[in-house]
Amino acid sequence: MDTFVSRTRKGPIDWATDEQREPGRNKIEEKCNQDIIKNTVKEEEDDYFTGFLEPIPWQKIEAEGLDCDYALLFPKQEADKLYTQLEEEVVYLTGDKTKIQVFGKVYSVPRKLATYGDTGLTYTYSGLSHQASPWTPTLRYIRDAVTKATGHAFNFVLINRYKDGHDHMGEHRDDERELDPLCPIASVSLGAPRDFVFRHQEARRKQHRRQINPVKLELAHGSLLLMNSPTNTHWYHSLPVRKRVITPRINLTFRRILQDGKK
Ligand SMILES: O=C(O)CCC(=O)C(=O)O
Repeated sequence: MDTFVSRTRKGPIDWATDEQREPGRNKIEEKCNQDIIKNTVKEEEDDYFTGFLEPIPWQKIEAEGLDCDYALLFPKQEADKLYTQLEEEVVYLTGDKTKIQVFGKVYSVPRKLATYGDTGLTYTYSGLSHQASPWTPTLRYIRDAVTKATGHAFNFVLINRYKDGHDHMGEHRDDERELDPLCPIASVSLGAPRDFVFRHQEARRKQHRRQINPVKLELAHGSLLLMNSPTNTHWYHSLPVRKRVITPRINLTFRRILQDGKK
């Protein structure tokens, strides 16, 4: 079901449809919805100069224990500009910091990694700790756009750059203890569209304990995927190899890290 929110509204307006609606109600509801949009836009005149005027069409993605919202946050022209700016600003990790540990073995990550955020924050990811570099102007801009769209504040971003469809990310959950469980993970994609796959924890092994279909979506240029609680408790996600993809993609996952165990 489609939902719409304004970029400055804290939660989605629910446009639920009623199967049993009485005749004529569609028209009345449509008119109400238009009024809500009009009023919302009016309320947000202050935002005109920061460019946050249009309501965002959200798409709800739900399955057992999976709760996500997906929307196109940036129109193509703006997304192109942000992509170019990030290519100039972001400094990716090198050397040992590009290695991860899986079951005690060390591997080079099949993509580039960078971590930015508030001063003093550290994020431990696949056995390695990464210090946050200070926000760049473009990262701050994107973070603020995500906050306006969702009502959630973020203090950290993990950046993954995939040079083409050979670069990928294996199946995992973002369930580290230092992440605020009440804050969704907000994933912004720029560049080549890529497939993104969720798999339920109980349907991963060869001898499936349960038959639960994976949830697959394509993350578009300029899109925002919100992974709400409890998605990362029950579902693993991955960005699989796609050999036909020949251009790069940058993904930013905005997170809220608990500082000394506090919000
Ligand atoms: O590039 C992507 O969309 C995947 C990112 C991801 O899974 C992560 O940062 O945990």
